[in-house]
Amino acid sequence: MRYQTATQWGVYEVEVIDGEICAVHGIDLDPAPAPMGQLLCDGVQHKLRVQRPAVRKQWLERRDRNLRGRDEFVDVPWDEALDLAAQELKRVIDDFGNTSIFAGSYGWASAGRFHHAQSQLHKFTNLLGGSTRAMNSYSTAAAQVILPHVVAPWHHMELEQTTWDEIAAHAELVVAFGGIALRNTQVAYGGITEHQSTGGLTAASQAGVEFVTVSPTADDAPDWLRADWIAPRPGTDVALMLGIAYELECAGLAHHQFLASHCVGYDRFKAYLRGQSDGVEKSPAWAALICDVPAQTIQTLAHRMAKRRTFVTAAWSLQRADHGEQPYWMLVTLAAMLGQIGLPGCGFGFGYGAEGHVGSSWRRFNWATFSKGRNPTQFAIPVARIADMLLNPGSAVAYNGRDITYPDVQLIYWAGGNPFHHHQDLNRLVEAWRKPATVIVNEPWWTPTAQWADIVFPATTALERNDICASSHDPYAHVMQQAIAPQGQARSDHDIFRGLAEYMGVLDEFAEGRDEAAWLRHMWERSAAQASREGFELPPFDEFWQAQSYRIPETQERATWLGAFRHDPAIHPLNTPSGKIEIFSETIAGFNYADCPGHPVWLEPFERLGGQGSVVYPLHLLSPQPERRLHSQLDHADHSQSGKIRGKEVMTMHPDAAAARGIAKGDVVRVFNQRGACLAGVRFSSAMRADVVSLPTGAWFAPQFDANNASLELNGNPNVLTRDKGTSSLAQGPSSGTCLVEVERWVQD
Ligand SMILES: Nc1nc2c(c(=O)[nH]1)N[C@H]1C(S)=C(S)[C@@H](COP(=O)(O)OP(=O)(O)OC[C@H]3O[C@@H](n4cnc5c(=O)[nH]c(N)nc54)[C@H](O)[C@@H]3O)O[C@H]1N2
Ligand SMILES: Nc1nc2c(c(=O)[nH]1)N[C@H]1C(S)=C(S)[C@@H](COP(=O)(O)OP(=O)(O)OC[C@H]3O[C@@H](n4cnc5c(=O)[nH]c(N)nc54)[C@H](O)[C@@H]3O)O[C@H]1N2
Ligand SMILES: [Mo]
Repeated sequence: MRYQTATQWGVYEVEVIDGEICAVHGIDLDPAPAPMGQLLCDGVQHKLRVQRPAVRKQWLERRDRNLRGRDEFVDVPWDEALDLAAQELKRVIDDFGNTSIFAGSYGWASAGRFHHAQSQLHKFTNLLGGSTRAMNSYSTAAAQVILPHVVAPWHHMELEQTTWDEIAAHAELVVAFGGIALRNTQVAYGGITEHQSTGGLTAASQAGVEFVTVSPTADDAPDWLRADWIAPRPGTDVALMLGIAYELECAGLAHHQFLASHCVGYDRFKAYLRGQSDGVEKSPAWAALICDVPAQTIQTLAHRMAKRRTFVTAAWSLQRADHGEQPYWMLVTLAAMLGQIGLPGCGFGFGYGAEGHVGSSWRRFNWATFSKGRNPTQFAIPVARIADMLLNPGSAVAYNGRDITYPDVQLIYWAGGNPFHHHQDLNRLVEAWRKPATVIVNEPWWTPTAQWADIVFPATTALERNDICASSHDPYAHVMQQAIAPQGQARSDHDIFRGLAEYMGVLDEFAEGRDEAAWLRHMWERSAAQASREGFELPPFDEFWQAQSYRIPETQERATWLGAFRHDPAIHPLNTPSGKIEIFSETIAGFNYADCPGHPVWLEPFERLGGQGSVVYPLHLLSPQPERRLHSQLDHADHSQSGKIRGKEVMTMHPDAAAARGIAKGDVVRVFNQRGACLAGVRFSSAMRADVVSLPTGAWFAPQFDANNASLELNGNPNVLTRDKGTSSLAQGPSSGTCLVEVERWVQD
């Protein structure tokens, strides 16, 4: 039998024989199904599945917190596990209040509108009186906070910005900071039907658009693109952009008319650029010293950009770094100086190699989600400040113009994310994770986060339940069919919270009298009502279920991003305080943050090549997204494991850097700095800076502690090396991109 399923990386048909998944096929609608689909073949029905509710032994016996992550688990019956969890929830709420429950629960989990793990958790905790939550995402935390001040809310940008079609038809030059890493476009949050990024990029290239990629590694663009490659030191893009801006200004190439009519604050910025405000001219020669790109290259690029119809873009990775707000603000400023914002195919945009929906021209539609209600506490922390919060209850953190006081978290509930994957400085997280009295996790697999919990509820995967995949960036809705029986005693997140809701006395409010089938129908009907409001009709639910997929009708042409604003900024102002692009922001200046002043600036990161820290740790560690999986998900499956060397994640390094360290092909290396150490396999590439190494994220955290309690991570998880520091007082995003290391050949003793 074949069943349709949908994942965060595409829609597939899963072939099942005698209850076992035996093959996975892309669907006909998808011109380029992501190879990652093969992970489902052996990864779902796997010995690492959590079979039964499990409780940590020393927690069960004496409410121990210290052995978390190093203890054994005992299986308990469902009723007993639910009862234990419910008693803990009650105790914490009664004794400490609802903000002492942290249910931020960041993470990607699985596609599917109903069985969306966080939404289920949030509805449940809302009914208990609320919890502490998390704001923004690890993906784009800095962008989400800076861009509304400067130009537009992030979700507008993401869904409405320039399309590949416009780039192909109208642009002459694309300058891509961080490149366009097609491996990442396999994925789109909430699912994707037609993978079109490769096609979009191909069409632009064939139409004669020239590409320049600015990235420490040439791998961030496909060879066939024949892009010109500029390789700055990581984390120095702002200096490079300032050098370009300086050249534009001094050579009379800045578009002063656009800067006057559509922007505010260029004069303040110009005073900085010309060194009038701080005595330092941001000339190409100045930039060259910081980013290690010749001044001549910077000058030439500036002239080339000014002469062409130019589109400038940046990977999301640029803002996951110390002062990550700055490259995005500076990119908008650079585009404003070129004066082409709002022309089709020109201006600026973000993330064309981040997720597969970026640059698509599909009609956007707000499919109904599982409604969570309101969080009565209304309280949230910046998502990447979790360890700070756990370590420093009662202390305050600056965020976007206000101070947030960390609560005293007693109980963590995580469903659908993997903090021991996503967070920085995992050795610090291990310390912080000992603070709360209780950690409850819903997980299909024995991931590190499940291993670091006290109560683990076995969750089903998407293949063990029915659902609907329908995301606001994709024109399709798909049936997700149950293909196999729940593994072991696994229950869906919804059923787990249903069970808990019963113990907590909120079952009726939680379930609203519906079972899974009734919920799916109900959500479809809410979508149908929305469709009617937008002038089209959805088919009846049963017809949709029968047909398995439905595409909303395309209507009018997409408007050019910021086209109306360009045409008349008085009639179509932006959502910023001035209604214009804010090159200087009075609002941000008013916050008085030294680490994020009123206009884009170059600020030294806490460490960088050629700067602080590079004498002791002379290599910069990139930790990009993994090609063979989504984050840490299904790392145990063949498709992911077959990319490893001796079971370890593979780090790419330059052959010269390897030779200087006596490292040969096939070796295992130890990657280390003052924060931690991990092992990794190595692969060589000459198409990267020799002082940069790249270790993708996603290997499962496996620390080995020695007598001094120092740990060596065995699988190649880069987050034992990254620092846990907010991007700045403005956004407090993760700064995983700023990281220096040293590497040595690993000899087992
Ligand atoms: N160094 C470094 N670190 C990074 C990044 C980086 O670039 N560099 N990137 C960051 C970014 S952008 C992100 S988005 C994060 C990603 O971090 P996460 O989103 O936390 O990572 P995932 O591995 O996708 O975690 C999802 C978890 O949900 C589980 N799961 C799957 N389906 C279900 C389900 O139905 N129910 C339940 N209960 N669980 C389920 C999976 O097994 C998995 O453990 O990582 C961040 N960390
Ligand atoms: N296959 C796969 N695809 C994914 C994901 C996955 O886990 N697997 N995760 C998805 C998620 S959650 C997200 S948020 C997006 C992330 O999308 P991005 O953040 O855009 O992707 P990354 O792979 O982290 O980084 C892209 C490239 O940026 C370059 N880079 C890093 N630092 C710098 C710098 O300082 N300057 C310059 N110029 N370049 C730099 C690196 O060489 C890196 O390869 O990817 C999504 N796509
Ligand atoms: Mo992300």
